[in-house]
Amino acid sequence: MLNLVIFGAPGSGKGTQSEILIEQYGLDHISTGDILRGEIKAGSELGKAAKGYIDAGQLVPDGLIIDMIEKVLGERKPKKGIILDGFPRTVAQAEALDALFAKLGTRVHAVLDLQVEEAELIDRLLKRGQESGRSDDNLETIQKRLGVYHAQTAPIAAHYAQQGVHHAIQGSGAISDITARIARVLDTLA
Ligand code: B4P
Repeated sequence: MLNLVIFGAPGSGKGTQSEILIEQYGLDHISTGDILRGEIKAGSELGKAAKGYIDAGQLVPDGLIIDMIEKVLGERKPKKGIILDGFPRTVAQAEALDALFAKLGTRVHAVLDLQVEEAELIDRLLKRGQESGRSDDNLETIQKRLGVYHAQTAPIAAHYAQQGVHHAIQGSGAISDITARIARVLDTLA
C-alpha cells in the first residue's frame, strides 16, 4: 500500500500532479474539491451546504468533510493505495485521517508539499478561471483562499513533519519536471 497526501496552496498543482500519479502508480484518487463540485452539481444536501463556503473561498466545515471522507474510504477498496488530493486541509482533518487510517490498519506514507510562489499561484488560478469558469477562480476569492491556506492548512506540514513523512517539492517549472521530483521522493520510500 502507498498512501499519499498531495498538499499545497490553491493552484499549486495538486490536481494536475494527482492525475499523473494515479496513472503511474495505479493509485485510487480522492479529491475532496472534485467530490464537493460533484455534489453541488447533483444538488445534494451536502452540495447545498458546501456551495456557499466554496464560493466565498472558505473551507467547508470539518465535520462535513470528515464524514464525507469516512464514507468514501469505506466504499473504495484501494488495492495499491490512495492519493488524497485537497484533504486534509486542517489539523483536525489530519488527526481524523490518522484515526481513520489506523482503524483500517494503514497510515499516510508520504505528504508531497508542492511549493510555488504566490504570484504564480494567482496567475495560474486566474488563467484556469478564464478557461473553466470555476466560481472560486476570481481574484477576490483566490486571495481569500490563499489567506485561509496560510492560516488553516499550512500548519499541517508541521503535523506530518513530526511523523517524518513530510516532503517539500519545488512546484514551479514544467509539469513533467515536477513529476520527476515527486518520483525521486517516492523512490526513496520503496
Ligand atoms: P480544490 O478543488 O482542492 O482546489 P484547489 O486548491 O484550487 O486545487 P486544484 O487541485 O484544483 O488546482 P491545481 O493546483 O492542480 O478545492 C476547492 C474548494 O473546495 C476549496 O477552496 C474549499 O472551499 C473546498 N474544499 C476542498 N477540499 C476541502 C477540505 N478538505 N476541507 C474543507 N474544504 C474543502 O491547479 C491549478 C491550475 O494550475 C490548473 O489550471 C493547472 O493547469 C495549473 N498548473 C498546474 N501545474 C502547473 C505548472 N507546473 N505550471 C503551470 N500551470 C500549472
